[in-house]
Amino acid sequence: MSSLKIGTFEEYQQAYEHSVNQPEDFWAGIADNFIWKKKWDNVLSWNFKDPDVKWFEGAKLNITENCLDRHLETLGDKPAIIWEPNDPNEKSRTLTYKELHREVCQFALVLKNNGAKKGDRICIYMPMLPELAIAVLACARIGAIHSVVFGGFSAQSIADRVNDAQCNIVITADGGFRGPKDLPLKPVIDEALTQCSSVDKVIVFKRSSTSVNMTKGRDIWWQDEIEKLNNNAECPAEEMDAEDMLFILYTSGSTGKPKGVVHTCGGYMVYTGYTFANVFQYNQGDVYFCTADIGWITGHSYIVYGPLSQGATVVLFEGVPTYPNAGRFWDIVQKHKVNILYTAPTAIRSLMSSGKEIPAKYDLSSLKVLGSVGEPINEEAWHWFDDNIGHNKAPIADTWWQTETGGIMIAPIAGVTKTKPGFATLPLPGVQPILVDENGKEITGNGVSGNLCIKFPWPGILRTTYGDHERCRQAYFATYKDLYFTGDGCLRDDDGYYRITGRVDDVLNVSGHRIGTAEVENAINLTQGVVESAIVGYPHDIKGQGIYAFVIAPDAKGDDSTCNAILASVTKVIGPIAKPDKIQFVSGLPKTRSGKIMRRILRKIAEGDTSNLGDTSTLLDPAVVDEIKNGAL
Ligand code: 6R9
Repeated sequence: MSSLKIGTFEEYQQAYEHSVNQPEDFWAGIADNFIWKKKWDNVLSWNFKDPDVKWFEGAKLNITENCLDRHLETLGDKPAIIWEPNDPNEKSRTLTYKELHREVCQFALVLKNNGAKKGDRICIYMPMLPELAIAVLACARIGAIHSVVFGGFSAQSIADRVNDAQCNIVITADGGFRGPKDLPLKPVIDEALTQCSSVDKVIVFKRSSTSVNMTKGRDIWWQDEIEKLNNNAECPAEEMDAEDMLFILYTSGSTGKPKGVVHTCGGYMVYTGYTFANVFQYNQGDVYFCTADIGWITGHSYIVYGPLSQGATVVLFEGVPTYPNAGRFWDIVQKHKVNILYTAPTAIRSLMSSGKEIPAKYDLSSLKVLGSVGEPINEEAWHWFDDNIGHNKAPIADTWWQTETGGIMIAPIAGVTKTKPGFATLPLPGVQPILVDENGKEITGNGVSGNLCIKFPWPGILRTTYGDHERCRQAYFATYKDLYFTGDGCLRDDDGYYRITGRVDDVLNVSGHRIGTAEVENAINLTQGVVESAIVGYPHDIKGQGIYAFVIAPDAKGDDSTCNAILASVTKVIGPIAKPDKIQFVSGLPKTRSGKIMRRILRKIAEGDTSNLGDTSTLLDPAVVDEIKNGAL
C-alpha cells in the first residue's frame, strides 16, 4: 500500500512519473487507503470516444463508511463539523464524528421510512446548516442519488432540475439566514413543485421558524420524523458498486439548460480524499475552513466528502463574508483557530476593498495554508491574500478544477510546490493536461498558450450527464478527438507552470459561479417587449466578470420599466446570481450572414475596447456596430 500523501517535491516528481507510466498501479495504491466491502476486479477501463470510463470495477463500498464509520474508533470524539451561524451572536455548534454518524444514520432511517430506496433521486435545497451535510450523507448511506440545488436558485430552476432527474423526495428548510437577508426556502419549493409530478414527499427542517404552508400527505417536518425513531440510530450502509451513481450536480454549459453532471461512488471518493489530503497537506488536529456553499461542487468535494473521508475537522459557515461586517471570515479564523482556509477570489477582492486594517485586527496566526478556487485569481488579490491573511508564511494553493472533474486537478501541493502568483502551477499526480490549438493539434513545449484538455482519465472524471449521454459526449469529448475538453484557455509558462486564463466558450464566471450565456438570454427573451438579446462578460473589479446584456426591445428604448422587467425575469427563471449588471438597448445585433451573433465584437464593446474590432465586413449589417459602440454603457 502506498501512502496517500506526498511530502516533498521529489516525492511529487516520483509520484507524477509513476502515475503516468503505471496509472493503474498508482491509483490502486491510492485506493488502498480507503475501506472497501470488496476490492475491485479491474482498476480502469476507458475510452473517450463514447465516452466510457470505469474505475475500480467490481469493487463494493459505501462512501459514508469511509467518511464516518471508519473514524469512530480512533476519532469518534473529534469534531467533524464546527458550524458557525450567520449571526455571530448565535451559538456555534460542534458535531463529533460519533454525533455526525448518529445523525446521518437517523436521517437515513427517516428517508427509508418515507419510501426512499437505493437509486432514487432526491433533491436537496437547504441553507448552510450541518443538516445539509447530514442530508447529503444520509442519501449516500442508503444509496439514493442526491441532487443538491444551491439555495439561491429560483423555483423555475428547481423545477427544471427536479423534473430532469425525476426526483421523488425533496429535502428543504422552512427558511434560512444569509447576511442581512432572510432566505425563504419552503415557499420557493412549493412554487417549484406545482410543476413537478414526480415528488411525493417534502421533508422540511425547521430553521427560521417562519410560518410556512405544509401540504397534507406530502410535507413533513424533519424534527418530527426523527422523534418518531425513538432513538433508533441503526442504519447499515447500503452496499454500492464503485460505478453506481453517487450524485448529480447541475452546471451551466454554453448551450441549453444546465446539465446534470454525474459522479459515481468509488472514483469520486478516492479522488476527493486524495486531493484533499495532498493539496492542503491536512494533518490530524488541523481545523479546516472552506467558505464555499455545499450547493456547488466545491462544497460537495471539499466540505463534505474529501475532508470527512480524511477524518478532518471542517468549519461550515452559514453566512456571507461581509455580514455583519467585512471582518466575519477573520473573526471565524480567530475564533476556531483555523489552520487551513479555502476560499474564492471574488471573496478576497470584496474583502480587499474594505481595507487591510480589518484583517489586521484579528489573530490569524493559526493559518498555515490558504486555498483559492472558482476563477482566475488576479495578482493583486493573490498578494493581498498572501500579505494580509497568510502573513507571507502560508502557501497559497490556487486550485483549478471543475464540477466535471470532481476534484482538484492543477494546483500546488501546499509547502511542496513553489507557488507563483496567478498560477495554478502543476498538475497533481494522475492528471495529464495537454494544450491544443483550434484544430486539436497538441501545442508542445513551454511558453505557449492553448485550449486546456486532459488526455487520460482520473478517478473523479464525470461519467455522464444525467439522462443524456450524447450531451456529455458532445460537450466534453467531441471537440477534440480522444481528449476531455475543459472549456478553459491556458498558458504554460517557461517553467512549465499552468495559468488558467478563463473560459473560451460561452460560459461566464460571475463571482465564481458558472453562468451560461444561452440560459440568461432565454430568460431575458421571456420579458414582454424583448425581441432578442445577447449577453457577454466584461471585467468586473469584484465579481471577476460582470454580465453585459445587449437587448432589442423596439418599444422600450432606455426604459427603466423594461430594465426592471428583464431583471425580474432573470431572477425568476434562474435566480439573482444571473442578473445582468448592464443592459444596453440596441436596434440590432452584429450577426454573420448565417445568422450567428458575433460575440467577439460585443465582448470588445463591453470591455470598452472599441479601437480594434477586427474584421466586420462579413456582418449582415455592419452599421449596427457603430450604433452599439456609440451607445455603450
Ligand atoms: C471548482 C469550480 C469551473 C470553472 C473552470 C474555470 C474556473 C475554477 C479556477 C478557475 C482559474 C482557478 N476556475 N478554478 N479558473 N483558476 N483556480 O469552480 O467548478 O463551478 O464547475 O467552475 O471555473 O473556468 O472551468 P465550476
